[in-house]
Amino acid sequence: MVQKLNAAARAALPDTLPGWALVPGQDAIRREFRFEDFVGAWGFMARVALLAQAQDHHPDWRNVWNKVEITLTTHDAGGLSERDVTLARAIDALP
Ligand code: H2B
Repeated sequence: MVQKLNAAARAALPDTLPGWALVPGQDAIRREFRFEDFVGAWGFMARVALLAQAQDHHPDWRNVWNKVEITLTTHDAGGLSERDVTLARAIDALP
């Protein structure tokens, strides 16, 4: 069973994941990414999909033309866990 993030890890989120914000009313984090066009957005989504599959941890996401909105939460934990932080950091590190 995956553990939810503890209080210290939650308090550190703005530092560990600048750019990601807590989702109101949900134990989740969210970030919006913008690209030049749809192809840019779709290429990014393909790279995220490979990361997600490698980590066996998958985003809830939405794409509108050049925008990709990614929400991360851990269904198995019923809220945020270290798996979300790990995936978010890997997404941020994509070229
Ligand atoms: N993705 C996310 N975001 N949360 C999970 O709890 C989760 C997942 N669990 N991807 C994994 C897959 C689990 O369902 C499988 C069985 O490993």
